[in-house]
Amino acid sequence: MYFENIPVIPYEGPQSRNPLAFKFYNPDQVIMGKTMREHLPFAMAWWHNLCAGGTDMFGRDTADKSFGAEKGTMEHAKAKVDAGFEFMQKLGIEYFCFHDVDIVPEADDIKETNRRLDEISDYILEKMKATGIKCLWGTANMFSNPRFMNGAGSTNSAEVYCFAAAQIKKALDITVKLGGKGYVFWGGREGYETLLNTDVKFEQENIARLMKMAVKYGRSIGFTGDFYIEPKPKEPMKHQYDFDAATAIGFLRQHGLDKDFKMNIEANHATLAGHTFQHDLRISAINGMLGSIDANQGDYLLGWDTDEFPFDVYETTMCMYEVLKAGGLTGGFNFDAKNRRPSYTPEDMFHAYILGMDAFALGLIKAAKIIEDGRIDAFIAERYASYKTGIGAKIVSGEATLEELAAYADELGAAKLPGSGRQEYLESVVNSVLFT
Ligand code: XUL
Ligand code: CO
Repeated sequence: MYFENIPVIPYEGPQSRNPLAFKFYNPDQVIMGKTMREHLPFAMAWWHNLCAGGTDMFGRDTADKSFGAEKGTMEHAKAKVDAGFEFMQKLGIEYFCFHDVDIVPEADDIKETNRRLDEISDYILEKMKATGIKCLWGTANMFSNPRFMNGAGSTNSAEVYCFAAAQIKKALDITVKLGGKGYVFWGGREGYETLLNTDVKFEQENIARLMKMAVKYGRSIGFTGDFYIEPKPKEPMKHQYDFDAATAIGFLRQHGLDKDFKMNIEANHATLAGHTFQHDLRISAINGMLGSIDANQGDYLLGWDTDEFPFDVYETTMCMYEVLKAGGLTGGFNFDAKNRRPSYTPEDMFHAYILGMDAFALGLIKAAKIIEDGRIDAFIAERYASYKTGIGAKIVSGEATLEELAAYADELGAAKLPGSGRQEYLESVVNSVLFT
């Protein structure tokens, strides 16, 4: 036991003052025909929860993530597995996500790293069988090792490109072995610092070539799940190619990858791109590409990826509104979020997940209320009513010509104003649903 002072976290309801209890996440509660557990397939992010100790540019770890073993050893890798499964079981989390190098220490020679990956994945598989916990997605970390300083698929070095291919191949092998539902490409260094040394067209084509090889290989070993792009506009690179959902979807279509890929939308990445989280969810959903979510939040006063545990219920409500409207996710909600550096105790790890799971559960409850309330949907339908009949219906049917519409305008001479947007009224509807 690594968290012996922590009990299995119960649901105690909104009035509870117990810090180690859920206030809103009640897994068996039914909302719009499905249980919360079904609506919210939560996942633990191996890297933040079991690996990251709070190191930043200005100081070393504050949290001890050794779990009683020497870091950089396979004993430590196994201790992390044990601690991680105990953690997930105590919170009722049914999935996890991992990078290759989160689950084993990377060796100097890739053959040894791969041997370690075989060993640890056997160990993880045993734990999965014993607990029923599943893998949401796997990925390869192609941004930490110095060889990836100029990118992986976008690197200038064909030799480095082969190492990226080798890591993807192995990460796919492990993901398939663990029954992962998805495989993620987050283009951490797929971008550039200056055009003075960069062939953007060539780099983007090379990324597409790598993704096509990944799809071909993945399908050949029986991977039937979704590949995901996780868009992010910047950090670590000044300019990253997968800027936002719209950009990534365009890229996938351009290269014929759109049937195999969906989006993994991370809240704080969308906000770094100057969008709301809801915007990138909507763009993905209307293109049939809303796959999975990295559930965190940013700090609007900071221009970088703070990966905070979500507490902003407006954000989680609007997220769940999009998810409900899209008919749910094929993936899940991965908490790509970390404790603040001064929150360094094991209790803080639990408080963080309780906060995040409760924030999404409350968002789900409120989003369902907004939909059931009906005023927002009714207003939107009414707002476009002029396209239902007459000239509007003709436009939508595709039969109208530009000359015909110009003649229609000539006849009117002047247009009526298009109707009030009623934003303030609609915002007050949201508040009244949220706070009653
Ligand atoms: C980094 C980030 C990654 C991806 C997986 O901003 O979000 O952790 O989720 O590589
Ligand atoms: Co992420």
